Amino acid sequence: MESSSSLRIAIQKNGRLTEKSIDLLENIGLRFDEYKNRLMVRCRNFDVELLLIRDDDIPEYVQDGVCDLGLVGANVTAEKQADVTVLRDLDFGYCRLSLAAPKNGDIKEVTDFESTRVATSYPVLTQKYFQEQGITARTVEISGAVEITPTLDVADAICDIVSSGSTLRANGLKEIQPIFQSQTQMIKTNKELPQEKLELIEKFLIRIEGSQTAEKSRYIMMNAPENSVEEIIRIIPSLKSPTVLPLAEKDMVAIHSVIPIKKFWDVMEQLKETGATGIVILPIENMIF
Ligand code: PRT
Ligand code: ZN
Repeated sequence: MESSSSLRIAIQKNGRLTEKSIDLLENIGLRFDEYKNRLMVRCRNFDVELLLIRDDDIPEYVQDGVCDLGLVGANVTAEKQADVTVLRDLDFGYCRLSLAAPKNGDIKEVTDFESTRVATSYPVLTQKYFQEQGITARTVEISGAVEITPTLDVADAICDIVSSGSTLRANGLKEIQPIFQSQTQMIKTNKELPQEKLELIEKFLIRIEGSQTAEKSRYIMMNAPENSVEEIIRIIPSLKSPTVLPLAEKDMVAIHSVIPIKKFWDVMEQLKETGATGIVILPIENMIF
C-alpha cells in the first residue's frame, strides 16, 4: 500500500482499543460511515482515512509511512521497537506488562527468575528487563493464552499484560513485578509529511487536548452570600477565575466556575459551610484554550 494524499490513521480493527479509538476521533469532530468489518473507512468531513488493522501491525505501518498516525498501546510500540514519534498519551487502554508466577511456587521475587523459562508475547521487553536486572532467563514466545503455560509446563512463569489482575488469579498466578506501564498513545510517522498533513495533525492534537481537559472537568454553579465570595474563590481550584454575577436577592451572588472533577467531592463540603446553596454540576463537552 503506497502513501496516501489523505491523512491516514491506523487503529485496531477489532479489539479492546477499537471503540475507544473511534470515540476519541468522533469526539474531536471526525465523522465516519460504518466501520465494522471494513479495512479502510473514509472520514466524511476531513481529508482523512482510517485503516483498521491488528494492533501488532500498527507501529510498523506508521514507521514505514503507510499510515501517518496510529492509535496503539505503548506496550506494542515498545515491543516492536518502532521508529515513530509518540505525540500524545490518550488516557485509555491502561495496563501493565508484569512478571507473574504460580501462586504457591518457588518464584517469589525477581531474582528467583534466574534460569527459568518465561512465556510471553513480549520477548523484547521481557529480555530487556532481565538484562537490566542481570538475570538470565529463557523467554518462550507465545502469541495467546500465555497464562495457562505454567500449568502445561511449557514455562515456569509468565510475563503478560495485566489490568485488573483477575486473569492471573483465575489461573493460579500471582503478579511479582510490573515491568512496563502502558496506555494507548497517538504515534506519528518519522517520514517527512507534507505541510497540509502536519497542520491537520496539529489541529487534531489541540482538539484532543481540549476534549481530554473537558472530560476531567465540570462546570459548577452555585448561589452564595456576597461576603463569602473570597472564601469560595480560595476553595475552588478553578482553571480560570470564577464568574461572579449579582442575584435579584440582596447580598446574594451566583458563582460559576470550572473545576477538575477529582476535586469536586473535596470542595463540596467546604462550599456548603460557606453558605453556598443550589450547587449544580454540569459535564463539559469541550474546552478550547
Ligand atoms: O487482534 P489484535 O492483535 O488486534 O488484538 P489483541 O488480542 O492483540 O489485543 P487486545 O484487543 O486484547 O488488546 C489491545 C491493547 O489493549 C493491548 O495491546 C494493550 O495496550 C491494551 N490492554 C489494556 C490490554 C488489557 N488492558 C488487557 N487486560 N490488552 C490485553 N489485556 C488482556 C491480557 O493479555 C490478559 O489476557 O487481558 C487479560 C488480563 O486482564 P485482567 O483485567 O484480567 O488483568
Ligand atoms: Zn495484537
